Amino acid sequence: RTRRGVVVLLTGLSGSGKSTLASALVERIESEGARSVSLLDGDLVRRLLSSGLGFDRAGRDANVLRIGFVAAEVARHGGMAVCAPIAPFAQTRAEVRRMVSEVGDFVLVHVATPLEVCEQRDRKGLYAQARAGSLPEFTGISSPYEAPVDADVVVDTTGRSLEESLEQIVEHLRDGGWI
Ligand code: GGZ
Repeated sequence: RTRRGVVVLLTGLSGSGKSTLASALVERIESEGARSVSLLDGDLVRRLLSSGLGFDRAGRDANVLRIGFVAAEVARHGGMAVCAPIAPFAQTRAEVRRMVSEVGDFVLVHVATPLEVCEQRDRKGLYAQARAGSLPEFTGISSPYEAPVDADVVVDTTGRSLEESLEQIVEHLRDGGWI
């Protein structure tokens, strides 16, 4: 059976759980032998695809559009791409949705873990740096995050296990026939 090409984009704040969920999702889909998946995750993308880009609006937009372009190519050929950038701007996410929709399906997942929780976790100490003013234009602190109103799935990882949040996404993908 050939499935439709699809892009799953996880958007949310730093520390919201996007990367963890994205890699768990890819692992799950591949272990079930459902289909092969390309993972376009933050760190690797920033290092390879978007090296040299900053975190001002132009840098973020270019980063997210590059991810969208590559993901759309994957979808065009019938594949699945899972991406996990912060993607804080609604207009840029809409542009990616438009690009992808021309060649396949687009699923937007909002990892809606609240700022307070992300900041409390502060796994990498970035929020502390941002509060201290040594990390400028930090999303949620000194740079905006425009919460999506068009998300297909909303997951809040607060007080829930990774498995529970993952299950929500997997169910949606099953319901849609993507896996
Ligand atoms: C937000 C930043 C910043 C600033 C560095 N603002 O938690 P992390 O560390 O590992 O994930 C964040 C990552 C965000 O990169 P993205 O490519 O996903 O952002 S965007 O979609 O907006 O282009 C964070 C780190 O980079 N980081 N500086 N100022 N996050």
